[in-house]
Amino acid sequence: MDRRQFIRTSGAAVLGSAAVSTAALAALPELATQKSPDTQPPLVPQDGRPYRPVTTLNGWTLPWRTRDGWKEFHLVAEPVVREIAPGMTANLWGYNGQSPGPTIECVEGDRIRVFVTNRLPEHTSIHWHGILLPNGMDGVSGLTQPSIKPGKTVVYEFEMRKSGTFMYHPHADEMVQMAMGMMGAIVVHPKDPAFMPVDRDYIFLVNAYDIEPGSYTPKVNTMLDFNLWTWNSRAFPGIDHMVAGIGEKVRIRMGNLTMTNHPMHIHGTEMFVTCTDGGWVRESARWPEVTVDVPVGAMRSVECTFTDPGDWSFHCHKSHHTMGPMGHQVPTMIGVSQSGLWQRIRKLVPDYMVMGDNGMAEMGEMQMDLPENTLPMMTGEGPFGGIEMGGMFTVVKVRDGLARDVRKVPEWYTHPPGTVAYEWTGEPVAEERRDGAVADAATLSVRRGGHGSGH
Ligand SMILES: [Cu+2]
Repeated sequence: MDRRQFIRTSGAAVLGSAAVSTAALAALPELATQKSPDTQPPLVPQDGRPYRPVTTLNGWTLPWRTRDGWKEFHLVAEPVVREIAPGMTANLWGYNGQSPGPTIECVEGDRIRVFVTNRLPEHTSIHWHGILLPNGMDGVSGLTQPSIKPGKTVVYEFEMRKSGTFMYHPHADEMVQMAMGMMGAIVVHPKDPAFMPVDRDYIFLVNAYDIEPGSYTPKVNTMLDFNLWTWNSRAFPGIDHMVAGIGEKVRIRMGNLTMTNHPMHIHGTEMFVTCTDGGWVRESARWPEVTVDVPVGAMRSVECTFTDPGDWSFHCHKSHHTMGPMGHQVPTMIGVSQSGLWQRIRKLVPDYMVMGDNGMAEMGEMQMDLPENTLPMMTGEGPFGGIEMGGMFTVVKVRDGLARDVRKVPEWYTHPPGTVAYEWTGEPVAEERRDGAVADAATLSVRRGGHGSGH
C-alpha cells in the first residue's frame, strides 16, 4: 500500500492527527487580497487585546480570524502587478495581491498561526525576521523546514513573546524573491496599552528594483545598480503623504530589505530611534537625530513631534535614491555649451538624452519622450513649482488642530504672510569680478586648453 492509498483508505484525519495539528486540517482562513496601491485605513482589532493599529504607507493590514485561542492568518505568495507610481506598473512577486505583502499586526502574548500558500512557479518559505520562536518555525528552507513547493500550503505556529517592529520575507531563493518584491511588515503591540503610546503610527519597508526603462519585470541579478528606489514598492510621487498634528507623537517604523543603507532625513523636527527589530530602546540610550540610517536587513522605529505646521519633506538622503530611473552613463555636461546639440542629435537618435549645460533641473521641465512604462527622473509639482524628486521622497503634512481620524490633507500648506523666503528687490548685486584675482583650478585648466577666460 503506497502513501496515497493509505490516506484514501484510512482517512486524512487519522494521518493528520499524527502529522500536523488538527487545526491545519480545518478550512483555511478566508483569503484576503488587496489590489489598490492606496494607503488603506488602519485595521481596528475586532477581537483580542485592544491596541491602536498602525497605518501601512501605500499598503494594508491582513485580517485574521480567532480559533481556539489562536489568531489565524492566511498569506498567499503569488505573482502580482504593482503600480510603482501613476504611469508605471511592475510585474512583481508578493503576497495576497500586493508587493509588499500585508502588514501582520498582533499583540505580545498572542499565539499566531499563519497558513502560507505558494502560488509561485518555484518553492518558497517565510522567515519571521526578529521574532523569537521555536527553531522549526524560523522558515529557513533546507535548514529548519522543507521548502514550500508550488501549490502547497504550510502552517507556521508560534507565540509572540515580545512586542516591537519586525518583518517577514522568504528564506528560499532569497536574492530572486526579494528582488521581485517579496516582503512584509510585522507589528507586535505591547500587552500594556500604556507602554510608549503614540498618536500616529506609520510603517513601511524600503525596497529597490532594477527595471529597465520600457520593461516591466525586475532584473533579479542586480547587486548594486538599482534604478527604482521605493517605499513599499512605490516611488514619489506615488508615495502617499503622512499627516501629523502639532504636538502629536508620531512613530514611523521603517525596515530595509535593499542591498544598501538608507539615511532617512526628516525636515521640521528631530527624531529618536525608540525601537529596532531587536527591541525597544530605553530612554537613556536615545539621542536626537534629523537623519536616521536604516541599515540593510534592519528595522528602525523613530518617534518625533512637530512644533511648526507646514509641508515637511521626509526622504532618503542619498540623492540618487530620490530620483527616478536614469542611465548611469549620462556624462556631466555642466558648463559645456551644447547650443542646440541635443536637438540635432535627436534627429538621428530619437531617444537621445543628455544632461543640460546648467545642471539637470531642466530635465524635469523638458518634456522628453520617455520609453513606455517609465517614470521620469525627477518630477512632482508643488505649490511653488517643480519639486524635482523621484524615488524615496514624501511629505509630512503637519497641521494645527488636526482631528485624530484625518488621514489625508489634500491641499498644500498656506504660509502666513511674511514667512516664505522672498526675492531681494533692493540694490542689485555687484558684477562678478573678472580681473583674475580669484581663479580656481578648473578655470585655469580651461584657460590652458585655449578657451580664453572660460566664460
Ligand atoms: Cu536611500
